[in-house]
Amino acid sequence: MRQIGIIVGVNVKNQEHFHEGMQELIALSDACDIEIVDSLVQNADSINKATYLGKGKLAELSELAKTRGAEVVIFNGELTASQMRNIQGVVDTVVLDRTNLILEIFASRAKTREAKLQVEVVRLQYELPRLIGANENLSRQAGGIGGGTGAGGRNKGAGETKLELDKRRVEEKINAMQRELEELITQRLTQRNQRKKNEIKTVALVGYTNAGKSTVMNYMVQQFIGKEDKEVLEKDMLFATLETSVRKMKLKNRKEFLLSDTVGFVSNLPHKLVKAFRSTLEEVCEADLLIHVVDRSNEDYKSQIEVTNDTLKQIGAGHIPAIYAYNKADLIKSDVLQDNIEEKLVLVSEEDTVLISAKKGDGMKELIELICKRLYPNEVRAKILIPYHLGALMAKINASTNILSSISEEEGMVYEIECNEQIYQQVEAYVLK
Ligand SMILES: Nc1nc2c(ncn2[C@@H]2O[C@H](COP(=O)(O)OP(=O)(O)OP(=O)(O)O)[C@@H](O)[C@H]2O)c(=O)[nH]1
Ligand SMILES: [Mg+2]
Repeated sequence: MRQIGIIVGVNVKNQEHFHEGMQELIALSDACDIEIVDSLVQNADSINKATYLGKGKLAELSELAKTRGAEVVIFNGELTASQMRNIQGVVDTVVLDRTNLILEIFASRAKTREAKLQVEVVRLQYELPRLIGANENLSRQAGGIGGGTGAGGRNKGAGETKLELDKRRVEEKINAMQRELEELITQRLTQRNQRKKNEIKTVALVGYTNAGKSTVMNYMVQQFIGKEDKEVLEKDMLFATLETSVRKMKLKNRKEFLLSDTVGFVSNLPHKLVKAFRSTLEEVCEADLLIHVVDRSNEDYKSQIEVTNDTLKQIGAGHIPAIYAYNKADLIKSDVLQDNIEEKLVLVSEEDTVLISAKKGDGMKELIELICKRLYPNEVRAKILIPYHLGALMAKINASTNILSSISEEEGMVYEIECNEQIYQQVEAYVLK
């Protein structure tokens, strides 16, 4: 059932992107099934250490929550355990922060055992100090929104001993889950090493949440696999994708690569969560190439690119070459593209950039060509004439080059081929000028 909520933010010194942040908080709430009916903003020079908002504003929030019938108030930031406790002392609703929402979304979307454990560990670690510091108000929150496990236990009226007991239980649970996680990760790494041995190039889709990564993946699946059951979930919802899915793309010209669709990034992604997801994001870290999908129709696309690049650095993937796929071109007004020459330069002529609409298929051919060019940079094209008596060489050409055309002539076979440097050296003597 949808809950009614109010979002709360402190705009410190007229901070850049403050309003976009609040907008995003509404989308995050929506993903948690909370309908935002109002917002409360305080302009201030700093965040209040004890209560996040100033005292007067906090009282105002309490009143607003009552008049709007809100069940939840959500702070656009990370509350410390004591801020959480102090706010709960004044406001008569469930109190959540941005991190709670993100953890909740991740918890509800996680499907594999590994993803579930990862989120749960981080969630319990986040809630643990808040559990210890909390008073009876916490009991309202104990079930967590969406009925998660929360930090366990109904604490209403509980004394210190009960809290200590809860704390130990939670810690034990975290330890047990971490042990299981380690085993799962070892298993997965073994599988991945197996795949590495096959030496198939890997490409990872990365980008801000809702940019269109899964849509790009599905376009490729339709194009190269053609099986609907291989498609992944694409949805206008933050964090639609949580697990990495890998699909093998077989291009016409014998080239193939593994494409992986991954979780999207968001600004202020809880640091611990990034760390926890490092293991599933290892797919990204070991990719030969990244496709950085950008929602170009979003006004804030530049800062979304920055957030994504920062997160990539945090997980140790900052060094991997990337192609920028500026997506949702169909939503950009054409005059914006045409009028703005500078923009045009950024969008179209930069070597590693393509403008696409994954939904409509525009620019996807160029994107695929660019991927091939990056993955197989040493590919050479040549027209060659191989005398008929060189059967072994012909067999080699058939097996290890991409034949664009072949005609039998009197002196031998004329091929137009694409091949790597090494093969080229073997056929160089037969190249037709
Ligand atoms: N108009 C338009 N919509 C698009 C395009 N590409 C994707 N979308 C829509 O954008 C929304 C998000 O797309 P997804 O592919 O799920 O995005 P994602 O990057 O995988 O998102 P997360 O998994 O949540 O990180 C969906 O509603 C898509 O239909 C496009 O080129 N044009
Ligand atoms: Mg997705």
